[in-house]
Amino acid sequence: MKIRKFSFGKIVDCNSVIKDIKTENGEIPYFFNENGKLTLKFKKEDLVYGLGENVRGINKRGWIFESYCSDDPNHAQDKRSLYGAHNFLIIHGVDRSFGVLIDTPAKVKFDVGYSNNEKLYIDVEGNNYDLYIIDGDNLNDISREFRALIGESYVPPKWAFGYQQSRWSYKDEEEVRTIGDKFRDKNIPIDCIYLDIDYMERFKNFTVNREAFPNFEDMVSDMKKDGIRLIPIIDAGVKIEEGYDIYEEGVEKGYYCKDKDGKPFVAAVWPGRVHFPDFLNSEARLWFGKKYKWLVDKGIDGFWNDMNEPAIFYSEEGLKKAYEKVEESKNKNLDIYSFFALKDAFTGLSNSQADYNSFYHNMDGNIIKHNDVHNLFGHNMTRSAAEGLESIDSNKRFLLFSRASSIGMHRYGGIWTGDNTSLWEHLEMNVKMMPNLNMCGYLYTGADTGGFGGNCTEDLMKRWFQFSIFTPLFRNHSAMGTRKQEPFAFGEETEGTLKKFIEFRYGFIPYLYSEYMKASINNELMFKPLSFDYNDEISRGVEDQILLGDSLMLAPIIKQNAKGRYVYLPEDMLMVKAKSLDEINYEVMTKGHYYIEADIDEFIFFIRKDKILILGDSAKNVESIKNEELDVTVFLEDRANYMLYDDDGKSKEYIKGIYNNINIEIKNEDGDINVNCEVKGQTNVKKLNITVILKDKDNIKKCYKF
Ligand code: MIG
Repeated sequence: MKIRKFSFGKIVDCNSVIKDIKTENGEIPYFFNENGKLTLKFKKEDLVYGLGENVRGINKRGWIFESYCSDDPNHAQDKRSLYGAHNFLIIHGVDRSFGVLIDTPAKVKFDVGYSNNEKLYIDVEGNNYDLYIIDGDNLNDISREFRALIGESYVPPKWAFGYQQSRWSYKDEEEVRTIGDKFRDKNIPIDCIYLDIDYMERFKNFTVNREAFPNFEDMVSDMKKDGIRLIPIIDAGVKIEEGYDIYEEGVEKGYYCKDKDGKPFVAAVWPGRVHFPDFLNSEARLWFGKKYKWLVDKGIDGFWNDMNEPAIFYSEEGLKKAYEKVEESKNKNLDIYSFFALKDAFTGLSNSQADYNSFYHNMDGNIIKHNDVHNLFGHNMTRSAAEGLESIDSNKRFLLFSRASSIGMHRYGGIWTGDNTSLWEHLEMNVKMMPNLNMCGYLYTGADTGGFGGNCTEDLMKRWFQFSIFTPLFRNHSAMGTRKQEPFAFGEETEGTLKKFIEFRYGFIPYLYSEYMKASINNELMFKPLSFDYNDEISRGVEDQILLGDSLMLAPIIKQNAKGRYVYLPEDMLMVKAKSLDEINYEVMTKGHYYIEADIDEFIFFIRKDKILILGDSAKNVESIKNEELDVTVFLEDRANYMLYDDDGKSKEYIKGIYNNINIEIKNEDGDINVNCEVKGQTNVKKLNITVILKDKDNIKKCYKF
């Protein structure tokens, strides 16, 4: 048996996606009990992967993490929690590797060699959980087993792989249209523009501010005709306002989380006072999910769910206590203790434990304190949306991603990694997070390119674009009040460079989409640490290079003013140095260490030995890409294979087997290069332009016509 499950009186079973397997009573392998904590003795060489959305390295050893969905915009290295709660780890040793899933909706502490550098302590609040131990022959196998346990990852529409522009402060119709027009006038490809909270009427979900957006429906349809989709935000809190139908309906039907007296719990977020829909209640979840129809009927095809940790600015009770503190402090000599107590009464108002302990869910008859199921809230908000959208059009793929999440939500939507800052460190964190997010099931993911908070510099923007070219979600988003970050916000030279990078991204979509779909269907990783495929000592320690899909290794430049970087090649590879789709250089490199120069306007990545890169065309948006001819580049020693997957990009017909594959096989038979292609299904591709690159020999050009 590869997966073993042990149960410790889990109070609620609310993760609908984890497959039901038999519980065992025997001894738990690998772990022992130390002071009530699940404990593992590390071996010196053990690496620890997983924990999804988190600070620090790809290898998590040496720090302490807490799974507790948190709205904290300061993603510094000393943090223990971000927005997601991803309780899955892989311990990778020399003689044994295995995966660990802690299935619980409550807080979990993962002390990964922090208190004692030789030990891993796992401490589950309330001690109610299911523990899964996943064995496998190798890391890829363990990861695949785990993903099969939690189910197939969400699949977005293909247009969601295009470039996306966002900024919190696009305040009215004219501004949104102008942004779109600028992209079109300047011929910069784009697929989506985001509508942040300003499109709503006083921050009420499923309303439109008609003063700022008088012709919302026309705007949506005009822009969609031009290939630009508008993606509105939905917040977790429902504004308390007489006459607001959703508020009133929810109260009447009892669909909100309750306080200890059984009244709808009052918190405050954007609109001021709100109620939280009880997403853990199946009726309430269905009710809220169906509300998305109001926007779908206006031509909307995608959404982002925000503030669903849930973020709480303040609660009535918290505010009351803070005011009391003010009263009590008036006319007093405030010394160090009383002054800070007064200050903390306000600074500690948001996202407080006291508040998370003061409201309740009705899980279909079972009344449960929020804190015990905290990590399921955002998860179930996104489930609500996904199920609602499914009920609106069951064959259509909608774009959907969330800020908060936990293990299992990956079936319903993607995630973006929240309010990062325009810092080089956060670009680095973006790179390191990708493999761990993938391990936890999140394939449709990416960071706010350029950084959300703070002011982005031109060089950081360029380097960040160079990485985001490769991430499924490529969205440039920034906060109100910060320096503008659109590709044309910085001046002509930078605009030209960013445009070329976006065009490169569009050319990269055949490979990216193919790898995405195969990863989702086969429970594989798109992004992996090198050690998944290379078992040498050095690869095990590489933290700033990652594999992407079947063929590529990425080595992004993530340091300010660096004119290049050190790269480790675990085997012979083909270096790709690119400035744009038309300015690409290839160079064969043998296994080893290098310093590779790459100016700010160029980026590097590598094609692995006997592997294939596919590049297509750019276009103004994904749906207008023609791709009748594709460029195939192979770094060949013996034999290379690639299966290029494609489908209609918008329906769920692929589940029924309606997709197409081009199987490309290129062989070196004693210097004779032979190409074989097989097509399954209907493809628009008419011709492959093949470049075969061999070590120590001249390149060979081939062409394959269908
Ligand atoms: O407290 O809607 O993470 O992307 O722009 C800020 C405004 C609320 C947080 C999201 C961010 C979004 C912002 N929201």
